[in-house]
Amino acid sequence: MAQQKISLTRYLVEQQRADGLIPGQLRLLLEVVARACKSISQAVNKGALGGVLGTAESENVQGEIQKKLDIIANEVLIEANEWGGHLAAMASEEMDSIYVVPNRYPQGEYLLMFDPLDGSSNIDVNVSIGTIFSVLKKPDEHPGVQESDFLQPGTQQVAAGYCIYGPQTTLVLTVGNGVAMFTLDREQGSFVLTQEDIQIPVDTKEFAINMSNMRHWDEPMKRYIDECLAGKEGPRGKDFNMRWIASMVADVHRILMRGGVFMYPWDKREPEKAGKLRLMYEANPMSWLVEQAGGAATNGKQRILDLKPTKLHERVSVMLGSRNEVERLTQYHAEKA
Ligand code: P6P
Repeated sequence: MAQQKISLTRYLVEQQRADGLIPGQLRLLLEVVARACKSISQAVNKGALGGVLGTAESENVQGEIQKKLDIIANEVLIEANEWGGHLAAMASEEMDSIYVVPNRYPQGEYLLMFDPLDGSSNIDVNVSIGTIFSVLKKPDEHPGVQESDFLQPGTQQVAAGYCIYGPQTTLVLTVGNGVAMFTLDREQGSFVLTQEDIQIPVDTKEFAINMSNMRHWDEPMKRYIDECLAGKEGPRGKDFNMRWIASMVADVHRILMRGGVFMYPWDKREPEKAGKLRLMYEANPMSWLVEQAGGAATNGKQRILDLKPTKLHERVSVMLGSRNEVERLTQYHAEKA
């Protein structure tokens, strides 16, 4: 008999039955986010035919020119989640401050953070992009919700995932019991379980970094990449391959599927910035997924998930993927320190 298709809903219900990690409100939240990702996927897939390409002539809090699809994706996630009663507030790469659920709707106990469309520079050239999301519980020390409620270390996440809009539309999710992958069945309009208990190989021959920044890196980073480039004749005794899609979602997805190491390190162009990527809604969810799949994620010195955030849009240096490579990178930074 053909293997029975397990829907996202069935997976979440059965996970709750097995280990109680997905209370009803969290299941509702995850199903609503998945439905929003389906809508974003449809908008992305229309491309020029949907009049959604190009820039929106506005800037986000990061000072980046927003693409029309950045704003569309942000609005889809806000509108999908604000009425359900599962959230107290949301935070997004595309919004300066938090979005508190309006009083006309019931407030819930969860906080949702997202990068609505990561990899925007790739939208207009038809390269995979994605939505990254992270879920925290609202602290219950005080009534209402404020920005400081979001400033929790990544270890406090109760769910994290991404949806990649590529040749397939695929949702990858963890609630702390391993990583599962769901592929969108467009005929049924539902996400179907296609892989669970994803494991990242502890070793790899593939690294992902934007090499054009090499002259700006710190010494340990340069040492690590130089050794990869030296190949068989060098200290690593093996040849390496390089990939850089410039969509974190796509680079991380490849690493979850076949191993590798992804790096966006600090560099001296803007020394006051810890890195380019954002801690709360890029590095933390991706780091938890990678750790849940047997990988590692540090900022070169510390486990990313242990970092205590001080600002909502805080940036961080990111090194994540195959455990043995991340440990080597972190050791090189420790030796330098
Ligand atoms: P660069 C996309 O803009 C992003 O935030 C990540 O998705 C990606 O890994 C990185 O920036 C790409 O940065 O400097 O190579 O364009």
